[in-house]
Amino acid sequence: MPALDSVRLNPTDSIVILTGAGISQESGLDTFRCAGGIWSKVDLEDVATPQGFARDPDLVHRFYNDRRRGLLDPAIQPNAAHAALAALERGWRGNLLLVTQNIDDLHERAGSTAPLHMHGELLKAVCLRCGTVSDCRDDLSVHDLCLSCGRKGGMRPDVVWFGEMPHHMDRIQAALEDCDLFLSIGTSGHVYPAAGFVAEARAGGAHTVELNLEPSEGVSRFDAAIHGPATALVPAFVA
Ligand code: BV8
Repeated sequence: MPALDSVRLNPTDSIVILTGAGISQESGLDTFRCAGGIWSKVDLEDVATPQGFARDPDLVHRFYNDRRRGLLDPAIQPNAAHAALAALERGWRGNLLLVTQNIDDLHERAGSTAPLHMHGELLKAVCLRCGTVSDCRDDLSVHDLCLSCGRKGGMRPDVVWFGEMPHHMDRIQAALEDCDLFLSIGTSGHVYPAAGFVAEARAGGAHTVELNLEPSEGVSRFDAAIHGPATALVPAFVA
């Protein structure tokens, strides 16, 4: 695999950046599949599928209420990797699309202006009755009324569960086809369709780079990779 120093950032190029839970790990948010991660503590079938929500909505609300309270803890702050991507965006003259699998708001709080949350947002809720999406910073429950339609029992986290179509896919795929550089940061490459983005970018002629703590499941599909903590790698890469 070529060394990373073969990659030069040209600020008029078109770049797609994909982030995963690893970019928020050093801010204090758990990842999913690392040792002791979220999926080692709860079965994703019970809390991250529509079937799980239909079976036991209180369990799913408790799962996301706990994570929402955790995210809103003042100790949880964006880290140097989030800040480096926001700084890159400010100086970038080409197209830059930041796509995140994360449902936290750390990219926004670091200054990124328009990250695409393909798996939704923990601080938003959606009404199953009328489809209205609203801000959500408090606990949700089956007893909540929708402030738009006034009906009860339909509020759920605005999060994409397994078997549900991720958000913004048309826009993401168009950007992958046209980009010059695809940069993947802090993701295991386990969950699709995000894990397939590297192949789509390469097919469009992009140079593809992985920055991750350890080789991801898709590392062999990248042109270049460097492994270590995001707060060390990302600022150095974008400098
Ligand atoms: C869909 C809910 C279709 C939100 C999540 C092929 C094609 C299409 C679909 C599939 C397919 N094969 C299988 C599927 C189905 C499924 C899937 O991928 N299953 C997996 C288990 C195989 N995909 C889906 O269901 C998707 N939907 O395809 O719909 C469709 C079509 C038509 C009509 C309707 C539907 C939906 C996927 C989204 C599911 N929701 N979560 C939430 O609660 O957060 S997925 C979950 O995994 C999270 O969202 C998370 O973002 C995502 C990916 O995980 P990562 O971010 O990568 O986190 P992970 O812990 O795995 O890895 C962290 C990495 O960071 C590690 O590599 C680690 O080394 C690194 N790291 C750690 N610390 C650091 C670090 N790196 C740097 N620095 C550090 N300090």
